[in-house]
Amino acid sequence: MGEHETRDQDQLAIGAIRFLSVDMVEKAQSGHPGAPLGQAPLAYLLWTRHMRHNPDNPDWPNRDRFVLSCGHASALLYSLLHLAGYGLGMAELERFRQWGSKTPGHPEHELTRGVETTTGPLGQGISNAVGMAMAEKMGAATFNRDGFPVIDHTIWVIASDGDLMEGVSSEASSLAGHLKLGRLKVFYDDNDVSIDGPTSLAFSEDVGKRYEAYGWRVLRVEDGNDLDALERAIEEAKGETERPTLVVVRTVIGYGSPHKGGTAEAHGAPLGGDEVVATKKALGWPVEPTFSVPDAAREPFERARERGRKLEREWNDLMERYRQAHPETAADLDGRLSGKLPEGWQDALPKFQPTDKPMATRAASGLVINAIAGRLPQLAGGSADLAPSNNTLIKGSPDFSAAHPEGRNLRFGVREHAMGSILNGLSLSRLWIPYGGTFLIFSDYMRPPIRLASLMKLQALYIFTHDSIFLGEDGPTHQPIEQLAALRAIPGLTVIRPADAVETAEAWRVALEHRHGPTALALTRQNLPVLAETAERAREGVAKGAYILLDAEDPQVILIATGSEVWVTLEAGKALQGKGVRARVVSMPSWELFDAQPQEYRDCVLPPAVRKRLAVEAGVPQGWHKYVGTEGEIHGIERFGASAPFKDLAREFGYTPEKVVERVEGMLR
Ligand SMILES: Cc1ncc(C[n+]2csc(CCOP(=O)(O)OP(=O)(O)O)c2C)c(N)n1
Repeated sequence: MGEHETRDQDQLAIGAIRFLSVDMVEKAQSGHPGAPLGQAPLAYLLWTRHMRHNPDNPDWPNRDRFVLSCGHASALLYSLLHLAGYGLGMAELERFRQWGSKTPGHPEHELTRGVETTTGPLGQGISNAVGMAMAEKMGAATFNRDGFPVIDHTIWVIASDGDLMEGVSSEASSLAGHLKLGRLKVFYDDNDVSIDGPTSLAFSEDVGKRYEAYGWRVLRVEDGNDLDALERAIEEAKGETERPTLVVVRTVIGYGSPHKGGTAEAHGAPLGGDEVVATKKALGWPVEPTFSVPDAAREPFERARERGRKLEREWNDLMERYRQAHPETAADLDGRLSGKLPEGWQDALPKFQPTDKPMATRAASGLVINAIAGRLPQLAGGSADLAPSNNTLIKGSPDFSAAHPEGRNLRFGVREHAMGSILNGLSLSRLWIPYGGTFLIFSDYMRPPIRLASLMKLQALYIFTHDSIFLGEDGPTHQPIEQLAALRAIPGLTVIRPADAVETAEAWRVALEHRHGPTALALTRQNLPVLAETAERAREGVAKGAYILLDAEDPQVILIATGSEVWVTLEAGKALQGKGVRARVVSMPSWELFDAQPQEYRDCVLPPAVRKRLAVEAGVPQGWHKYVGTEGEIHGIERFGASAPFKDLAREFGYTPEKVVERVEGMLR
């Protein structure tokens, strides 16, 4: 094909991307036409000439990743998926944003083939991409051998003004520069417009210089319609292996729209019938029929698809030879990708005993991590600068760094929000089971990615220590009050607050076996006794969310507790029994696990006939009513905490066996 023909075909394909997107938004009467119109040329080049992907198999492990961080531009992604051959039919494009379609308002990973991550909350996609690039680098260091580059792919991102205004992208990009994630290529859609109007209203720094200061390679393309300039920048970005690359691409939002182009009006509303006609005419596109793609526009995508098939075939051959040459590492890689955990890993879980010294559950968690790390090479994680407090370090493994990409200890710095988003990127790779630690109070700082992990059903583990007022002297700014309730409010997140070391080991077992969803562990700072009762019963009990620790025949009252309040409540239960009260004590480490049990089991632990119930937890009572019922009470905390030694806090807030006994006696009176 001659140069002219190629150029004509390029323009046809770019037009197809643009006007499929415009038609989608127009038909739905909802969505964002502006960004797709501006970004189409760049996206076209990436998808047809540079990305190593095989639309026939979106799960090919070594594919390049494409992240549309500005998820509001979803119509662009759906046009690309349609044209590239990911099986997203025209009928789905016509049902953009409708009930039950594969083309929801913002791209959803679980729903649509080829969508690498769920985006929409600005800043998340680019931060997930940092996690993906870490996963790649760690994976390459772990698995590649001479002549066997089995993990060898690139993370391509389009990010918008909004993405780069959000703090989380700054956190993640700073870390990406520090870690020298050379496989990360971000294209910044620099169109000077967001919802309120020109970005100059609130955004005037030189973004390129900022990224240079982070340690990124920064390139510029002055005209986002100049395919030659875009090509040169992409090639240069590909050649940069040391540093992450930011390409600042100047584009026009709503490009081609005579009256709305370049303005915020093109951002988030349909162009409107007349303006669609005017835009199509301005760019030489037929006004009718809508949702039409000239055959010639499909050809570049077809060629890319052919290439993608070949690339995957070559990789499959490489893997075959790799399995022969390096059977052990290959088995590890295959195992991880299959989603199965190594046989017998659970044998490594420590067996804590009631004779053990009292131990904080955070300490028990640290022992668990180190006991199982050897058997679970995919386990990798760290903390947002609280590793000694969160007990997250894997002893003997290096810190992951540019110099030690094989390290499994991740140093996130004081960046909780980015840590959450990076965990999602790591988890999406399927190469790693990532964990991240901080104080429970700062789960608030990483709530958006926790929510997205739940939405995407990703296995990410959160190690939230210092889980109550009993962290003590640091006082109310650090003492979680409403955080357990807030986490339990996220659909699909499993929250586990173990009562002692034994329950902690079981919590880890549950968290690791729960492959399709995130788990948060709430762990204590202070020491807790290892209970004889948990040693006998936690093995089955924790997985069921709640179980009986102490029983009485025909109980007249049920005491339910979690975490550090369990031993207190157990003591109270024993004292009550000593006074002739038929008290049952239930340890309830996880609401979500308990709610998933059959009614029969739930009724067995909490018999409907026993209506006197007391829940004991050092946090807001919110939500406990569903377990204690209308005749029950909740021994919670409805104010902020206080700075004091934990024993004084226990006395003042009434978390002693004596106070619990008093309260129950009051209920029974
Ligand atoms: C965290 C978050 N806050 C707010 C929004 C709502 N929102 C959607 S797009 C947008 C601004 C878009 O501006 P820009 O990123 O420049 O995109 P463009 O106008 O170029 O399409 C906002 C505030 C969001 N999606 N995510």
